[in-house]
Amino acid sequence: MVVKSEPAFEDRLLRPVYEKVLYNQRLSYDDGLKLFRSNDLLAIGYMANLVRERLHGNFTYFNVNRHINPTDVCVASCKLCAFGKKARDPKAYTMSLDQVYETAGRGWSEAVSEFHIVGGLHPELSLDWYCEMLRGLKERFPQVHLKAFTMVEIAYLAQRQKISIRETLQRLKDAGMDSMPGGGAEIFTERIRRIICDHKIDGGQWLDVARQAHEIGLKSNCTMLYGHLENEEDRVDHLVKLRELQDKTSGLVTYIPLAFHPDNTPLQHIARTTGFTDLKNIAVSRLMLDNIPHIKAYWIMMTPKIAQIAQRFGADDIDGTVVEEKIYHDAGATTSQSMRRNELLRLIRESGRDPLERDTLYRPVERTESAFTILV
Ligand code: V47
Repeated sequence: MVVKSEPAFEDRLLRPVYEKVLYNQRLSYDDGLKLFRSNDLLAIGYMANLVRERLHGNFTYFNVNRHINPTDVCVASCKLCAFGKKARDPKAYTMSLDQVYETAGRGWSEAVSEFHIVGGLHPELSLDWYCEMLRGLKERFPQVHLKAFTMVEIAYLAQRQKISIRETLQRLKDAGMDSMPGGGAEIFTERIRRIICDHKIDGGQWLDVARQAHEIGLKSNCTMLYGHLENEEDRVDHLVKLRELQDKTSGLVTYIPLAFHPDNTPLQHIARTTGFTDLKNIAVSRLMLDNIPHIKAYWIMMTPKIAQIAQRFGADDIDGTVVEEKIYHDAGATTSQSMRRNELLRLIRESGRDPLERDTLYRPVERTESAFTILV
């Protein structure tokens, strides 16, 4: 007779949550609160790992990508951000199109499959300029997927051009935008959003731009910024809103919890998050976001060591080679700005997972020294 062993949960309040996880039932807002309020990290991680292995077996996904930030000039002055600068700031930069192409080419030695392109809200760069940039990149790097522009950048471009969000998205898509990253979501609760990023679109607008992007056939990622002024209710509310959007559109591919880095921001009095909180955010998101396929432990943000452990706490992705990360490094990140593919493989293998190189939409990638093929 097989005796099924029951995990020993220190926090008895988590037993009913475990029952739901076992039977694949949706967790409620209150379950989310119980999870965030519990310190039984091993129990939470155990449950998240069950779900993660149910969805992805033993694979951990990664990609070979390069970040491009065409400008750090930004009309918004978000308290959470150390990256954006005013146009008059002598340290501010804006690349010419040729500089964008030159930057893109610099990561070529490892044959990147994705450019991750985001920047500040520049008061003068036009929609046509961005379309030309996308077309120019496609012309020069036809096999590279362009994951570009946050919902916030799209809303700003639409407002400046005095055209609809849908038309803005469609024009960028026609010019070569293949999908969108998850940034700018921060935290949807207005009470906190008004303090940390007062000049950004509100949470409802972020969700609305994402919905419209999905409706015209673009996939996107999503994020939540934690570890600043938010409480457990704000976190659960954010996750539930993402889950509701996904119920409608199925357009979200990956969720990335982002830990706030306070250095060089007006909020630098706030202490950095700890490994415990970072792992809990990964695990709770895996449990709450039952309809979003992937949970990414972004190594730049959580350090390679925690991102590796996260592969046993609900995460199935570790991001990629990144090459030249700026947003977190301006805010004091001490991780390196890029990682070699071999080092990613080592991290994943040492966590007992099987590395699987993917493209942005999770199709497996087969690679030789200097080229790659996407296996459809
Ligand atoms: O939107 C800005 C955050 C985001 C700080 O989609 C900060 O695959 C912490 O969205 N401390 C940009 N966070 C990064 C992002 C991302 C990263 C990796 C992969 C993907 C993806 C998306 O970074 C911003 C904001 O939420 N951010 N400043 C800071 N001081």
